[in-house]
Amino acid sequence: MAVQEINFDGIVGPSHNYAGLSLGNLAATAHAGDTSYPRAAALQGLAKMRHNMALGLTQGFFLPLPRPNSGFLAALGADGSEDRRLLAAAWSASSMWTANAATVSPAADSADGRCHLTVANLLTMPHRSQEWPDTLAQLRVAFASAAHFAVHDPVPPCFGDEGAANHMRMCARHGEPGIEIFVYGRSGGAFPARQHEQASRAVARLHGLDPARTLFAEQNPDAIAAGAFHNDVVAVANERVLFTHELAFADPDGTYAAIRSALPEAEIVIVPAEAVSLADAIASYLFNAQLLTLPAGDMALVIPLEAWQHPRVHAWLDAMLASNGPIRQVLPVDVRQSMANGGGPACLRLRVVAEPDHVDPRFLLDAAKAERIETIIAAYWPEAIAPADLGDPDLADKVNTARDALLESLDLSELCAPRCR
Ligand code: SUG
Repeated sequence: MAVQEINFDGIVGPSHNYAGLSLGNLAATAHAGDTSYPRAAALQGLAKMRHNMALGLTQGFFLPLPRPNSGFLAALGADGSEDRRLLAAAWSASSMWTANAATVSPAADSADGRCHLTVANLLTMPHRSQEWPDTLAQLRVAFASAAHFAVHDPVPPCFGDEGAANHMRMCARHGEPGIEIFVYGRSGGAFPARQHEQASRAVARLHGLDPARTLFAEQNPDAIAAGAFHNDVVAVANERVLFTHELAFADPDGTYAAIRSALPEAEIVIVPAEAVSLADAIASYLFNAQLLTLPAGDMALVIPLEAWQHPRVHAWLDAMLASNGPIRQVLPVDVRQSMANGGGPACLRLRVVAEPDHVDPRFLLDAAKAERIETIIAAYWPEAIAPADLGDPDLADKVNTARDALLESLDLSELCAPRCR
């Protein structure tokens, strides 16, 4: 099988809830305290995976992590009774946003000809900082073939790293050498800048990237201040195309010039603020889209329904489709449960350019497996979680049982939490 882009979506975990833990993520803070619907959330995520598979694309998935994470609370000398935010952190299903799982550099870009993955330390947000050890365990199973993959420990905790959400790759075709663009934040006003420049530079070095084909660009502090806590909320790239808001980068002209000089065939589709303001872009998640190359070679943009239903964004998309641009189709999907926590279609997936045969097949989706996963979700995922439910031992049991059932049905019980081994 040839090298191709494989999207690994995070299966939404059974403890999915709205705790408002992410300062600077406007959707998550606006929905703090709402009742969540984990079963519906996981089924929405699965429907998106099936949607993309039906386009003829290879689809993978990652498992939810063990929650509630009692080890996280124990390490803080807490049991959650005195601090609801710490309790909610231990219950967070945030690993569903696998764009933050790791940064990936395909074999064609690296010095040793292997695909490199560095798990993200996610240290800026406490609830996300607990993800990497279990994510790393999973990456080491999925990408175990040392002849084809190098899976790295996280960058040390002196520098925050948010993984692929702050990284873009452009190339002529997925399997060919490309340029890698690392986007870091320096300042976001009242909101944290999550990606540190030194973390980006460390990942580029660890992956053995060619400095001539590696760019570092600063996020526009105004974009972070407006709610673009990750660069993938205001820009997305695929093969030769960069689709970006005009206010995404601190130095847009310098960034575009560097891209064009490193990749002459680059096409940059810029959405002007006068058509779609930064606020509209962030509210609708227009850019948190999957820009995909379809088997026939055309590009499609998989956007959240919220973007399609936004009048000014819709008008801009109509105009784009009517023009002769490189993006030929716009495909809306319903991931509302994830969206309410600030996670759109692009947050829910990690892109890995590799030969599917080199990946552990247990992490690749097909129609029969999708049905198995659907049955488990329908049978075991809680229907609703209200904020006051967090901490309930019966619910904890239900959440653990749900995950264990999923792992067992996928023959991945080796990734069970200690209690089910
Ligand atoms: O890190 N939300 C996630 C959303 C991540 C989106 N990912 C990308 N843009 N790639 C975050 O802010 C909210 C959880 C809560 O508040 O309960 C949360 O973690």
